[in-house]
Amino acid sequence: MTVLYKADPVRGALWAERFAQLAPEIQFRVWPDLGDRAAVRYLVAWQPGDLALTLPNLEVVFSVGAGVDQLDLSQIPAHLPVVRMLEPGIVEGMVEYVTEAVLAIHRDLFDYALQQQARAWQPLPLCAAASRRIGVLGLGMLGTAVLERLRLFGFACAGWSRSQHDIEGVACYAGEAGLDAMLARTDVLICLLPLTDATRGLLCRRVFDRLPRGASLVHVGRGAQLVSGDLLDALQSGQIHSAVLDVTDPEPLPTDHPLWTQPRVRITPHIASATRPESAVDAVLENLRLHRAGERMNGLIDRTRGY
Ligand code: NDP
Ligand code: OXD
Repeated sequence: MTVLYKADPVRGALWAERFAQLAPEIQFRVWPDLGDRAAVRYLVAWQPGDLALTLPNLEVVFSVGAGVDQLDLSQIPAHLPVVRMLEPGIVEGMVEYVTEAVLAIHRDLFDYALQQQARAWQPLPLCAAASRRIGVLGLGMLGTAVLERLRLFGFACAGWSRSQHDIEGVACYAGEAGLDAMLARTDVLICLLPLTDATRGLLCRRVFDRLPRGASLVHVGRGAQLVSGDLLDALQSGQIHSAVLDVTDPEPLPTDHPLWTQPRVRITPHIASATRPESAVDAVLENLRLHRAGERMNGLIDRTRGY
């Protein structure tokens, strides 16, 4: 039985080591070294393209990341289960990234960076964490973990999802009406939504206009959720004060894109979080065990919902 990996080859080598240690009976191959196509039962991939269509005995497709939009589900036969990555490394990375971004916004570091360029020494009034209202779009594995950490600083926390959630110390909103209600009480908006037809372009003028004037954005979902022209307008008008963008559309962001030169925009190249090879292999091996035992795998996605 072969597990075929098609993603970053440097990390693939680490996956191979871990598989060899923990499950030497499984052949672990890194694409394009396919071996016998008929032996491939499991595919672990970031962007498989049409590879799944060419493997006659494939049983499961695993996303190497938490998101699955990059897989192109139309290229994966309808009968195959698709499973996303649930592992602690990806959660820890995201919690670190978003916490740092929120604290930078909360402590006015965008303004102080501009002051430093101008050699200006001008303290700004401090805002207590309890008066800073955080709103997280998406209350899944990542949104929930981020809120749990931000709560510890005393921020006033809220979150929004498709179905109603109940999280201690977090004001939970759901559905269309819930979105407007949450936006109205949000100073720092964090996007941790999966990319689906319903969330594409969601971060647009309509959403920015419903935030209190001078709110900030931390975008760590997917680039195509943001209408960048609307963000530029909102920054220009002061409706949005600052933005931290880890994801863009396209990626990489073209060198002449106007977002690069915005004074209160910080851009990172989709590094907020990444699967940690050791714990990711553990998660995949556990799912192989569950699958072979006929049990439900962790992180199985619902194709009709798109996440
Ligand atoms: P989950 O699937 O665990 O959670 C998704 C959340 O979004 C759920 O709460 C879901 O609601 C909510 N949601 C989905 N669609 C809608 C909608 N139309 N309206 C309202 N709420 C909606 O995902 P994760 O938390 O694991 O990951 C979220 C995303 O983060 C990934 O899909 C990926 O795009 C991104 N990501 C980015 C990384 C980076 O480095 N920048 C790294 C890893 C992930 P409900 O609970 O009701 O189903
Ligand atoms: C993911 C990502 O989805 O890294 O895991 O973006």
